[in-house]
Amino acid sequence: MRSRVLALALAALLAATVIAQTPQPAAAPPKIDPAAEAAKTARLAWFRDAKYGLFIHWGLYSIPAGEWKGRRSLGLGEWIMFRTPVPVKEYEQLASQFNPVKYNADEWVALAKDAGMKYIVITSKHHDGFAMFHSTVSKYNIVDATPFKRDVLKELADACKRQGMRLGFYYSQSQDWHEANGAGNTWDFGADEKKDYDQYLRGKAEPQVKELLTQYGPVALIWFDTPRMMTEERAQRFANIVRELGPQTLIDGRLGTEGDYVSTGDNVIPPQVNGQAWEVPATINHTWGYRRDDTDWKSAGEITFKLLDIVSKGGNYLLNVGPMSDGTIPQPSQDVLRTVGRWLKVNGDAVYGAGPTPFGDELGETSKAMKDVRGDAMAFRQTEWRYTTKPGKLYITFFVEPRAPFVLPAMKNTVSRAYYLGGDQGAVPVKLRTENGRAVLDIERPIPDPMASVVVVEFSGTKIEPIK
Ligand code: H79
Repeated sequence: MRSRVLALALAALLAATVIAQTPQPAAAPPKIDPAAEAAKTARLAWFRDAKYGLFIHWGLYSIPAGEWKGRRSLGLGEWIMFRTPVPVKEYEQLASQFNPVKYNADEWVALAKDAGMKYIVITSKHHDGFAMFHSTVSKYNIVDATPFKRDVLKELADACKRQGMRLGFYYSQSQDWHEANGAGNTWDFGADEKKDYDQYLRGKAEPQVKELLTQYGPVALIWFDTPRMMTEERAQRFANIVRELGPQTLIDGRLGTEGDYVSTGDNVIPPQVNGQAWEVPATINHTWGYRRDDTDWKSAGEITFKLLDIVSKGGNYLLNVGPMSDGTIPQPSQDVLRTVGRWLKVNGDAVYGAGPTPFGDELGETSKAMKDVRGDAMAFRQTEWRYTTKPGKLYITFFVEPRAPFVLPAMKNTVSRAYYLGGDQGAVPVKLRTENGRAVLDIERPIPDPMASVVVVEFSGTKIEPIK
């Protein structure tokens, strides 16, 4: 009797395990079209290798910079119109003051290059509805409504072409606080449910996305955001426009229908490896659009850790800067980007085109108890090193000097040599030995770069086969 109960329990456990490991079908299983899947994989190739991009949030909100009529407005800089709230007629006046005479597109692209970033995404229109490009659909744009009169997106697109940088456009497809029928502005126009939303989509959003795709190309990607009221049918209209006018243009994960890749929540780094293409949009301080009072910049070390953390899980890092209303990017954020860029010049092999960790235990573990307490899934998060990979090579990025011999996780592969990245490959060897079948690194202190140092371990075969 007892053994029968045990057998039943075991069977149940086994079944539960199998269920847990079997991907659950989505509510409405998407039709898999092999040709479409192959095209998507091809479109995504550059994105998967790029790993690191520059997000730029620039618009009229850079003028108030977090303060309206002498009073601080809390929250995200680019949300000031919503938070205050500011009536359209008043907010519109900002356009007549927008004159960023220090704007130099080539300098911005050069900054991204120095930073080691492989693509740029800039706000073409944020929730405030103001177009940072010359649109024929709405006069509320940088050429027709400002004394500056220059098409900043066109200039950026040209500079990107000159310097070989990919360029994508953020476009707020749903929220448009300037339009009576756009989503979001309830203080001027009342409840969203009562609006003729499709009139806004067809009259402004869809034609503006067409303008971006036809007059500023090649467009690396369109970064849609906050898909409020985006039914599958409405979202699909945007997807069709992008597919038709930009066959190679990627769609992010916030359109309202499946895009080419997944966008995590703002500033959210997932806890474990994910094989899909994905991207973390993140701030360098605590706002996207410039705020005069936010000078709490992340350090180069923090950015480098986040980059390696993300790459070791298979994702991309889209890191934001918020230029000021004079057209310049705050110097402290430039300095941080360039410091990380200098590090990448030496250590980029561990990042660009690198695959995720073959192990995963080093990422930490999730605990339900901790999640309940902190609303945060990470119970234990190890931040001393991260693994990335390429065929035949394991990269170990150390953020802290190992205090003891570093034992690699068990694997079937045999390791042949270990050395630091930088200079001639292998110029600075790292002592490698085997103990109880495990590879061990004897790392001398201090490590070459106290911010982060990368040890390359070469192994037999192309892929690491961990022994669990
Ligand atoms: O463009 C950046 C943000 O402006 C945008 N996404 C990134 C990439 C974004 N749109 N919505 N959100 C982020 C979430 C907004 C949350 C808040 Fe609010 C805005 C918190 C306070 C103001 C809306 C209003 C939610 C609560 C009150």
